Amino acid sequence: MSKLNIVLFGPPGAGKGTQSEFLIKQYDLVHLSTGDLLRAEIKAETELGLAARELMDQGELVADHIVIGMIRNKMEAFNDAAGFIFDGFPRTEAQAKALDAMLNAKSEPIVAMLSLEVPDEELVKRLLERGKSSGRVDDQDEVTARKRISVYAKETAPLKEYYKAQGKYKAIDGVGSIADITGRLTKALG
Ligand code: B4P
Repeated sequence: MSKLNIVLFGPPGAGKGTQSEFLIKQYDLVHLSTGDLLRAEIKAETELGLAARELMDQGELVADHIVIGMIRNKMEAFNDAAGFIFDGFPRTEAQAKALDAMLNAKSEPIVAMLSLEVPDEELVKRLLERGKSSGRVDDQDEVTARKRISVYAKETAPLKEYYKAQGKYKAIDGVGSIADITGRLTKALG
């Protein structure tokens, strides 16, 4: 059976992590969040984590080769998975091309890129709300939240065109209750 490899796309605060929790259970997938992987490196105080921390705290992207290497390692560790949800990855065209190369080499391409669409003001509200309890430095103030949204608009949003050209882009309204949005994602996956 072909693998269900999905890119769950969207700006910071769009609900990628939230919706991934449901999708991994529903479709028996492995969740690969580069944000979670980087935060684990920071917690473990590895060299990689120390290098990534400052950039993340400022709302900047971490270098492509670092996140691509992390994803490659994890994919190899879960070779038998029914599929992967890529959450927060790819974020640049170089990352998207590297992911395609890894998956095409195994004839297991991305089947869909589900893009959660949420207005900027709602994103800022959600990030600051999470900041009250998450302890995440990048969620603590409005300037950093807006910085992350502008990095997304400039460097990451153009990937919609990359996946559109492959016929894989699907826009999903990311405003509403968590359950409603889950329903929209499930419907999009057919
Ligand atoms: P991430 O961890 O990916 O952070 P994020 O973009 O904020 O996404 P996250 O998954 O946490 O949030 P979600 O949309 O689920 O990245 C953090 C940093 O790591 C980046 O800034 C960058 O520095 C670095 N990084 C990560 N990947 C990288 C890569 N590939 N390349 C380079 N650098 C990389 O938002 C969820 C929030 O919204 C929650 O608080 C939730 O409660 C709320 N929410 C969800 N659904 C809702 C709904 N329907 N209504 C109201 N609130 C909702």
